[in-house]
Amino acid sequence: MPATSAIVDQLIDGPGFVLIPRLIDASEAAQARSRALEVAASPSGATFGKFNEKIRQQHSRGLLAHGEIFERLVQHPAVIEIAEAMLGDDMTLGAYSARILYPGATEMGVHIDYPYWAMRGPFTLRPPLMVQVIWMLQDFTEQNGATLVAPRSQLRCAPPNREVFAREAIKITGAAGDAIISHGLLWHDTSQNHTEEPRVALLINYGLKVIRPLDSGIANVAPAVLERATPKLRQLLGLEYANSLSRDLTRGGLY
Ligand SMILES: O=C(O)CCC(=O)C(=O)O
Repeated sequence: MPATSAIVDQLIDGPGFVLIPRLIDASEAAQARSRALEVAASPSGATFGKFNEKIRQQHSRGLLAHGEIFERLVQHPAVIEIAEAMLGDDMTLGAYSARILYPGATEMGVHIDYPYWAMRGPFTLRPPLMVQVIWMLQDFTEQNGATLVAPRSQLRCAPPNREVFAREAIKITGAAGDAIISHGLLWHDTSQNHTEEPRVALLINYGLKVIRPLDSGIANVAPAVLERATPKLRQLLGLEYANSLSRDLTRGGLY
């Protein structure tokens, strides 16, 4: 893996994304995939994200209620190191979900990520407000709905233009256990799933701690999850916010 500083350069001033290979092995990816499919099919999965008939996709939140594997993946050290180099070591989790593209799924629509899509602009590359991580829980192929990105589109600091995206987009294929890390301003989309199997990815939105989480229930986790939460998970859930503000005040020479 390249040095973290080189990855940060790629995310901000380069292509806007990196593909980090084999962060977990294929069997762990397969375990997370089958769990995500179970959650999506369960009544709670449907509550957190209903199947969208039009695009044949499902987006399920609330993963931290559904197994330790999701706790491990959201705090994978290699991912955390890169995201914190972009957002600071007090960054928090804005959302954590599974996106499932069922057979016949179409594009979801080109977009930039929250909070950028909720802002009116102007947008700036620095400081980055958000980093997205897409965990490939199975191979992403030309056929099964691999993520589409327009390299260097984050440099435009603008909402996406569909015609330009159609000309510039490339598909990111990879293997189960790889992760795509991207700047929140990168234009991206899902592609069509022409296979008979659902394509499953985990999506993580890490953000500056001062940004209101997209998922307002992100910290509403079961008592058992809280009891075993590492300091890193507590930070990600925003439970260390007051402590980090105290540190900010001290650093700023106040009190
Ligand atoms: O699942 C993917 O390939 C990308 C999905 C995505 O970018 C999103 O849901 O914001």
